[in-house]
Amino acid sequence: MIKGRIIKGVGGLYTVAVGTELYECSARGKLRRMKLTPTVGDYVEIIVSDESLKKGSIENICDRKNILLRPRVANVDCAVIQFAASNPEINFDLLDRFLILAHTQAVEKIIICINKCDLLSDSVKEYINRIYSPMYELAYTSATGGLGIEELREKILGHITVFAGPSGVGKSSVINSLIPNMERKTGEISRKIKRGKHTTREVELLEYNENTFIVDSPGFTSLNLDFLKHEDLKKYFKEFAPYLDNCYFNDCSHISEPDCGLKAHVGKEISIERYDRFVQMYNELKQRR
Ligand SMILES: Nc1nc2c(ncn2[C@@H]2O[C@H](COP(=O)(O)OP(=O)(O)O)[C@@H](O)[C@H]2O)c(=O)[nH]1
Ligand SMILES: [Mg+2]
Ligand SMILES: [Zn+2]
Repeated sequence: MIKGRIIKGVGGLYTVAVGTELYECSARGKLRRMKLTPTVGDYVEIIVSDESLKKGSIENICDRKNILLRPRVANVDCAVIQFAASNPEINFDLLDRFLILAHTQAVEKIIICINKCDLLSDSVKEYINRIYSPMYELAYTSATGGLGIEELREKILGHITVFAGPSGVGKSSVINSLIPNMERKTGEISRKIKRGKHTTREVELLEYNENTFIVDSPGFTSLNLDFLKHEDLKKYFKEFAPYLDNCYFNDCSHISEPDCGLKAHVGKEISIERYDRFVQMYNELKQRR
């Protein structure tokens, strides 16, 4: 058996990348019986049935680190949360929700990318740097101007990266700049796997090199975090971590209790803006219960 990674799945047929080779594989019946659905991003073991036709079958699916649901991809270890400097304006509540979502999925590396930097004002840049640079890697890019693309590519080398953000911020444009020959590459792949109708819901790992892949995602204009318990929300505000256990009450919600060790740091290590968005989300989640 040889090991590979599923980069595409259409109608029960999977494209498995093994080094630079691609194999068209079906899934063994035993996987179905075990209710294991091969998923894009999965590391799998395959048996090649025909080397010249590049056909094989998936025998085993290796344990997943995580699985995202929209888009459905396994083993994503990097997220680029992308917004535009302008047009559309940055919605910081939505930005924080994307960050929370990435943390709940245990995505190890998170990068905030501000695209359309040809339209970036000093005040927006200062705001983002002040609030987010202590916690997250930032990338300022202009896909149309070719700015910051090299630097962003450096950051995602060796990772499976999902791009998330609202539509119209230039996600597809940035990805196209990151993988210049993508048109050709995806063309080859689609020719190899003679598939039926193309649907935009299809998930595909776009390959930069053997161990660097990108997943585009549809634009989200809102993100529902209702699956979260309000009392768990604080775990996903990264900068809160050092201050969660310094309160008078053991079960302090850090909202309105006296002697709150977290609130003592608001306006210092914790920005007022992030804390306010935390309180608002907390109250919303609590009401939904
Ligand atoms: N001014 C400017 N426009 C850009 C930039 N990148 C993308 N765009 C434009 O933004 C629009 C949306 O781009 P697209 O890649 O489809 O965004 P997506 O919906 O996030 O995938 C297109 O008209 C692009 O030409 C940029 O860096 N600067
Ligand atoms: Mg797009
Ligand atoms: Zn507290």
